[in-house]
Amino acid sequence: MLNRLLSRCLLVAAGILATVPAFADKPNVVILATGGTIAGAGADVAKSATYQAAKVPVDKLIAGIPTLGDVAQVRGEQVFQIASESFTNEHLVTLGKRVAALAKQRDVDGIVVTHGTDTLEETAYFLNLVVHTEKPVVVVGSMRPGTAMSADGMLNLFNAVNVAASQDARGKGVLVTMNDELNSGRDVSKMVNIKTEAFKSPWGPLGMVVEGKNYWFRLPAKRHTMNSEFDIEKIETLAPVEIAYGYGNVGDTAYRALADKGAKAIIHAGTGNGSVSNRVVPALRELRNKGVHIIRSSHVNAGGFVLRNAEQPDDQYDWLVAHDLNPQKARILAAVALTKTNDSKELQRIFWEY
Ligand code: DAS
Repeated sequence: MLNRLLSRCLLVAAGILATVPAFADKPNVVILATGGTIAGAGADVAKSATYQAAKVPVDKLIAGIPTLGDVAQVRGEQVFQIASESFTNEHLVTLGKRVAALAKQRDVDGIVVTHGTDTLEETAYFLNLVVHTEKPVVVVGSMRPGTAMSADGMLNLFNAVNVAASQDARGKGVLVTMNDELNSGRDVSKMVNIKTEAFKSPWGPLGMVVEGKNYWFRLPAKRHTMNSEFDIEKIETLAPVEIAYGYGNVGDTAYRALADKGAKAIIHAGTGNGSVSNRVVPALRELRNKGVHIIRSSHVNAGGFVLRNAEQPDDQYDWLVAHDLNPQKARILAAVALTKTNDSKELQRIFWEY
């Protein structure tokens, strides 16, 4: 912020700029709006669950928080206007490229992405993997539409802009601010679908944001942003990676169908320790021999942890494990990693490191 102010003063001294702009002392934050409940609208104040997502434009979201101007010079871009369950790999790449381009601009100090909550955790992890910046990138949504009593979007967005405008949020990877908590985009997941306290990280939040101030208690341990080997500027399309759900009585139909449709890797959303039914193992071994990567994850709710050769002989089968990533995050990492390598050992390293 200091070098931005300095460069403006030099321009004024050189007679190029008439005056130092009024907002020179305020950070510049760009809000990239993609839709979701935070842009939702319901029929009346009593409807907190029945509403239409992706209705309110970004300028109206900004105007709805009068004190935002005290925090930062804020401007908005409407990148998409969709419910996030409809996000595709193409949406991720488009959004990632826009975030990366803005992050390179000297007149941008922080970026907020408003997003539906259903796949917010996937987008936040994706940006954490591929955007090379120290600047704060904050993904935010809401569980209630702005038309409902006790709507949470206004405070969530206010907090997100505060975090994006703050120096102490730099270099901490992509962040998610929901319900006063600061969570890592890597760890956080939507654990509940009807309460405002919906997002949790199995290993705990990084901190809290209260009345516009950040309180940090821990830092991300895995590689992200500037320390990532993946760069959105070198990615045009993500690899086709799909998820098949494990449960009692499961058969191998879904896995075979996904492979037939061209999946380069299948995330096995396993029970327990990423366990695989003995009715499915033969098919997965066959698919691996045909070149499809098999990645064992767990669909337990509050934090899976899948280790190699526990439950299944991964070394013998040349399968991979997703470590502590839930299935939907494992899909994101595999889709990014496969743009760089198809080697099993390299892929497993990547799952340990990210
Ligand atoms: N359909 C949900 C979505 O867009 C609404 C929300 O919770 O944001 O993710």
